[in-house]
Amino acid sequence: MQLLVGPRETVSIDGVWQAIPDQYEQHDGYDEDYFDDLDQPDIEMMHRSIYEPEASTDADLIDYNIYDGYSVQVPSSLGENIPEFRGYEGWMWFAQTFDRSLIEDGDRTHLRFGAVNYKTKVWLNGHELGTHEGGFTPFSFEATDALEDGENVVVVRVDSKRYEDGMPEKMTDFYNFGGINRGVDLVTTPAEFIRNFKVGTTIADGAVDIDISAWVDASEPSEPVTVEIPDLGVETELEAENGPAFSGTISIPESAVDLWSPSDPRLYTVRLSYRGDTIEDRVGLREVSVDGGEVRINGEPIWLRGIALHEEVAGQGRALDSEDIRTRFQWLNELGCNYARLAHYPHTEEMARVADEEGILLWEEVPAYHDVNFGDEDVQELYRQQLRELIQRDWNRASVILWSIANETNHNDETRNEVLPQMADYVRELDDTRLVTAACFIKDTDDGLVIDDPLKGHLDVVGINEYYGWYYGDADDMRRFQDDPEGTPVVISETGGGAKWGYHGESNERWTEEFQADIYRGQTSALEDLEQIAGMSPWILFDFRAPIRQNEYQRGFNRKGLIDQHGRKKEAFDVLQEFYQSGRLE
Ligand code: GCB
Repeated sequence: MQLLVGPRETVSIDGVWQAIPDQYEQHDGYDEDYFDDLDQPDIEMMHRSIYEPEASTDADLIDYNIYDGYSVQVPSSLGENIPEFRGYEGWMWFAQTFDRSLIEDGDRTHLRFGAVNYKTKVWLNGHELGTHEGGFTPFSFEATDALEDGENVVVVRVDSKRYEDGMPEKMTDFYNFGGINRGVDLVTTPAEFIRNFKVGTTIADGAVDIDISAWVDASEPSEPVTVEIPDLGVETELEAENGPAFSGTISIPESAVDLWSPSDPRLYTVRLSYRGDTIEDRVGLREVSVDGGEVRINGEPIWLRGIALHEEVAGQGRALDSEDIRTRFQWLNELGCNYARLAHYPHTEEMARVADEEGILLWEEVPAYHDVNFGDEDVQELYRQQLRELIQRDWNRASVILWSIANETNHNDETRNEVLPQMADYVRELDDTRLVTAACFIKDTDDGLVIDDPLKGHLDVVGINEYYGWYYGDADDMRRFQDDPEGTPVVISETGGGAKWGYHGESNERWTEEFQADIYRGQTSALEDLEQIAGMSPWILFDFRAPIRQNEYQRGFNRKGLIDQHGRKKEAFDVLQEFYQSGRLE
């Protein structure tokens, strides 16, 4: 169970760290056999592994001393603030020191990473704390036993290579920003503490049922978990379940609750206590459901006026600060969005927290992108792990309504067709209060455009990526879309086209702003009339780095943004804004 940190007090060890590349992957300890046969007195020192703190003395590792590395800011993406690291994919060693007096009193200390891309191994004072794979979700290790009085040394080995058996796999249409991309924190807790909790809401017969589960970190919990929601006058105890789990349902008349919705994003403080541990969060109470082609919030149909976005800032890679996040929400609000697709991997937790406050609904996804090695059991395990780490991080965020399990995977691949339904089930096991989706393809048949993907029956909402007017066909070809006979709601998870900001010409001239704007006109006019289309998130809010895009208009960027990487708006921004603000979708 993921250690829920968002609502806890933490001590950050961000700031300037030392970092040094290790392209030949040498410094996890030298090859002892080779050196043992050589009768060389001073070679001993080279046997020392770089993560051993003694290596900080002058005589050690004369050619390679992490404490004499490059000074880098953490968090940051490799190569964004150290030009020598530009384009580098491989091992990188990082080190940081902190004094024990920084840590608040507590029985246990955990070292928590917001996200490190891609494989990570961590040592504290020479003791290995653990390893992690996956570049976008948080993880933590218990550090209590390795802590020392006075100075403590954290060493982190980051492997930013892309892997065929990774998630994502080697080839993507986005840049592989390696490094410690999100913050690193020390978290102190009592010996027994609340590891995580989940709040779900259902509405029935005039009552709002608030279902709360909590997981305590204790071998045999000795006291009940209590819950308070002060603004609703709630004060109750949860029932002990098996082992460390507790749960309970609080029923409140609907008239007494301000439900969370995009137009009124009301948050309540929910406070849980167990023995000496208290943890609280601001949580929105709302129900999400589907009905006859519609997505509903608190029973009310809503058209998802969205846009997709990557997590990226020019010159900073994936390391966003609070102001970058605010800027994103300003753009979303300016467009008239009530929804956004956070593609193609989990974005920083802060995005969902701000979305909760702003009333922007979210699609969140794991990087099961294109050709994942679905048949490999280790990959399946990694897949579940990434789903679990994301879901357990954000399951108290009212803004998140859709968990996406995959993007543009091959519907003709039998293994994929066996594995993805299992992943959909796994998501529901973890969280059955949200909708499961995936971005799929559409098929052009004599009867029109249809969804012909065996995964459909396993999804609550089907996402369709279609590029009529750009890669093929005409921009308004979606008029030929045939409603799904089973009534599954459909969202257009991607559509759009490229334009270079400031490049103007005729509307039939590719790469001009006019060409892109015309695609948006055609697409929006087709989609607004379709019954089962419950919303859209065109591709994409801003241009992003993509090594596979190298023509003269692109030069390493995917140019399908409505805004360029410097924040300059293209004509298509106005077209989508007019569509979303026209009131035609209400
Ligand atoms: C897609 C992918 C997205 C690409 C986009 C494009 O369908 O999901 O990652 O960037 O197309 O620009 O072609």
